[in-house]
Amino acid sequence: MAEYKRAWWKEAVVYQIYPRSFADSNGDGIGDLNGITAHLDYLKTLGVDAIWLSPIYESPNHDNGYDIADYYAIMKEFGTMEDFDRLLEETHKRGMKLIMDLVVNHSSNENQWFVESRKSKDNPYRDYYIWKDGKDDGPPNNWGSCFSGSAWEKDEVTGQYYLHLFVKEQPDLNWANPDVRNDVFKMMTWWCDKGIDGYRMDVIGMIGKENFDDGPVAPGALYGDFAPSCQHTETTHKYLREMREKVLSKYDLLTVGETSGTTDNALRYANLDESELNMVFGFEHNDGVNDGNELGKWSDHGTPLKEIRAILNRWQMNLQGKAWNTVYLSNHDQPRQVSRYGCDSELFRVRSAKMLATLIHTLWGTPYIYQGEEIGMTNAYFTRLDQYKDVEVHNAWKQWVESGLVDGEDMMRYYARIARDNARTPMQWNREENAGFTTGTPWLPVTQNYLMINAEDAVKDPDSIFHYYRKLIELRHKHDIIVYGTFEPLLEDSESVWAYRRHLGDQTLTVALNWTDRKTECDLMDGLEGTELISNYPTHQKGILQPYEARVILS
Ligand code: TEU
Ligand code: CA
Repeated sequence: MAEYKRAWWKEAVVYQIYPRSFADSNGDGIGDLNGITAHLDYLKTLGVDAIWLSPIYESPNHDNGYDIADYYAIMKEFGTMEDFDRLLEETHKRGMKLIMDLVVNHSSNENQWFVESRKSKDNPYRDYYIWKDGKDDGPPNNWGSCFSGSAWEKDEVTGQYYLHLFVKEQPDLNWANPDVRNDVFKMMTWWCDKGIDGYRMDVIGMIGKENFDDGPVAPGALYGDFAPSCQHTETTHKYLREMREKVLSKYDLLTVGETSGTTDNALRYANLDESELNMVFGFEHNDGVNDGNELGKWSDHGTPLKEIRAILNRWQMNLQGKAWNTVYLSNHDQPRQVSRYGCDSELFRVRSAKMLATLIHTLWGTPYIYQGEEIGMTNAYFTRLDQYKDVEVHNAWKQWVESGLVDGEDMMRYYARIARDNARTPMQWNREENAGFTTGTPWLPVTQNYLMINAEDAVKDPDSIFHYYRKLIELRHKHDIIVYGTFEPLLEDSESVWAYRRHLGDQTLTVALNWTDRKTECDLMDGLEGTELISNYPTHQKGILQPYEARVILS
């Protein structure tokens, strides 16, 4: 049986805030730090242990803060450093931790380092970024950017190209340069000394570029894949061990890498020996469910239980006893989980949201809740292109629709299912105008179901999704088996039920989830002796799981 050393970050439930959309305190339509501070008691009531803030640093916002112009300053739209210090203090006062986003694979093109770097080939900051000569009148190699187009941009000042694996306003930092690493480590130390409690590390599996060879071109794809040269390289592991030694090991931090990759990759990043990071976010369950054509995620047409269950069960089995795990379905890059994996119709929204919550909190690993998930917020279902603000959407439109490769109506349908803005609409606080998010004009439209779905009503209703989350979090705090128990998959061939057991000492936790909107035969829970810790139905039927029914029994 696996034995785990206790750690606060193993026992914690983390709540992700997307600051731009959480709460606006000054009426400019943009969420801000004071808005977050004003809602800390709400998070305390929910019971979460830690808050992860998506980037709040100074940024021109080409990618909503994932393009950082000044790592030591707060984005003006979000407030001041005094506001941040107060937020940190108030968070700590309530016994919660604060996790920062660390975006250091790339910076903004407005970062002082890049401003200098562009100036000339012999500028002292030239090697802070990755500059190359073009090849045959084109870019240095065939790599495509994650957000469409070539990953290289020609800069007229010196005639050389710089690398940007994301948009061209996000030039990749050159980690091979020890000065870059030292400057990043210095900055990380500065925030740790302020008292922050951890880092979520953006695309950290891409920092070690091993070579600049052309990448393989998938059938129908327009560009080559940079992954073989840039993803999960030995060089990346070397940099992370250096980061561990010079910064992370000196503090008691939660560190979570956004790495994508396989369980083999995760075993190295998140090994229990803690030589690199505490844990990583896998992408397979969210990414692996498209049909693999050249449109990638834009062609996602549904998420069969069998596929996502096989992937997440595999992560449980392959990592347990060897590495620490994370569990999440949603974040700011994914559509809303109730719309994607559950059912957001009036009939089943609450039940299916609770079923998904049960999964996240009873699998093995640190659970991550994304803002609004705890009240069952749904996709935005925008119908017009101009309602979207995300650069990924507009770039993909140019690459696929304007070029005539994909039909515009099809693309709008994909966006309605998958686009990131689905999860970025303003938090729905109450029944007031703009769902109480702002007194001004929200930067992204509020989803028009806020009269039905909002935090104020949810907190008042003891049967709400919110209180179901609160109870799940409480159960995790109370029962070690939910945090540290080993995982055993059950009914792996079932077409409708996701079931598993957890074991610790002489205790067993049995979980059964009906992933469908139909009654399904299942006698797993019949006659089980023990205590029902939680369920989304007040009564049960013998031999049956009701639509989206979730049951958890401790024996
Ligand atoms: O996302 C990393 C990433 O790989 C994305 O391409 C992700 O797959 C995509 O957003 C899905 O549509 C991180 C951040 O979470 C994301 O918000 C940033 O845009 C990106 O890095 C660049 O910093
Ligand atoms: Ca504001």
